[in-house]
Amino acid sequence: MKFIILILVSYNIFAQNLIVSKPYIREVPPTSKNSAAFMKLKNTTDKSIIIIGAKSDISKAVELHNHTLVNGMMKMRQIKEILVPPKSIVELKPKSLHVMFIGLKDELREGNSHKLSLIQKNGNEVKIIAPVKSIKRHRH
Ligand SMILES: [Cu+2]
Repeated sequence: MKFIILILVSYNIFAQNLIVSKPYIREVPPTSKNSAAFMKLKNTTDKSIIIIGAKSDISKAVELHNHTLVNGMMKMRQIKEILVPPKSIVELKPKSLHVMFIGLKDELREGNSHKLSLIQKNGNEVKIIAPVKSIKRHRH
């Protein structure tokens, strides 16, 4: 656990205006081609931070998504950006904002970790290492 924290800290040296905590990728069955990543984004500055995209090698495409109500049903759709207001925290979580992986290249196994980057509008990239976790097992 200490090892993971050290990696996260060193990866954030160049983008400390945005602090990422508790990142994880949802474990999915081997037959599933898509998954998502969740985390908390903390803006420590007095200016808004705008995330305009994400990158990862684990899937063919990586998109920013949110869930919205469409004809009485919650559906996810791609969004252009995630806004983190000054001095505040935005949480990416199931049934809400998430980073979507489309066309997984490999199986996601709990216990493994994968690299992921968030791209800010100002060009900064926030590098993250996110462990794969089973959501069912962690639900209360
Ligand atoms: Cu999605």
